[in-house]
Amino acid sequence: MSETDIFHSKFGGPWYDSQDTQAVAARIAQVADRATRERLEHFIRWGYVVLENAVSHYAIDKYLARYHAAAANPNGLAMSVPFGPMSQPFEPEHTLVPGAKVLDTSLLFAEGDDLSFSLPLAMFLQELFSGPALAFQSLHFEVGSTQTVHQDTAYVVVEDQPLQLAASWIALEDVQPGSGELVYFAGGHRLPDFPYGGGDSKHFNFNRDGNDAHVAHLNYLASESSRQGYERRSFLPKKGDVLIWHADLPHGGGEITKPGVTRRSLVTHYCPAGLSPHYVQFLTPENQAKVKTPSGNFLVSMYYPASRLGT
Ligand SMILES: O=C(O)CCC(=O)C(=O)O
Repeated sequence: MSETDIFHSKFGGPWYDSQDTQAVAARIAQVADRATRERLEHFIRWGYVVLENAVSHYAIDKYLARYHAAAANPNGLAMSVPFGPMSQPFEPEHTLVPGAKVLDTSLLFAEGDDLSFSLPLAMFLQELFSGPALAFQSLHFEVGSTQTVHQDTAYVVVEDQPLQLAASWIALEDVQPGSGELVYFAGGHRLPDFPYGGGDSKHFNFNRDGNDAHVAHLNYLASESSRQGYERRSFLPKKGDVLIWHADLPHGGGEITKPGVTRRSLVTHYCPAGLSPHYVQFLTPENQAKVKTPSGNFLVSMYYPASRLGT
């Protein structure tokens, strides 16, 4: 692929977003493992792929034991809740509010590496990014988020290369119908861009763009996905199953029709290790450092210094 590639998005993209289907097919053909080739084809066609049983129950249980120990003694653990600031101190009862996210636990705990970088997941990311990945912004959910269907590129900004982004959604338990399952429009990653900032930006900035533009974006995703025939699907995984979504896949949290049912899950965002989330430049030097993990990939956190990551 070259500088002259035509991408689906006017903001460019990784190799798999090129419209040169022959070059993309040739790149996939270089992958030795057949299952990975098929997964790449699915990801490119539909904007997501499911890796069944990609994280062991043993690894999940170890991570959850660490999570519960930290919940009992939070030591600076950060979370966000829909009614509060982007980050606030961990409060156990807040974790049961739909939309509550405990922040960067999979980066903070050494046990997180076997989840966010489980072998099948890390192998797939390696192909997407043609090298090691940087994990950032992980979100631990105890219950469904009920978050409106959105595209991560509006909020999760990779510096200069907004499409060089993917995320994983790991089921930490068997997901029950009615618990607010993850929902998405299959194939919707190919919707035309909804640019902000007068057309120059892939991401939303409240001060620059205002709330109306944001609401218009969310409405666009729902209406245009159904107008173009992109099916709304929901994810009903077993513990250990993983869904990886494309930067632009419209996705969100479904309705909770069975209140009180947990929906334990972990989201991790990734970009190639050579790139960085936009916010990194505003962190202290200690927080900016990328920490290498045993899997050979990297971590960076907005909330915790490098010395605490992976410990
Ligand atoms: O897990 C969910 O309910 C939705 C998560 C989500 O949309 C996100 O993390 O971007």
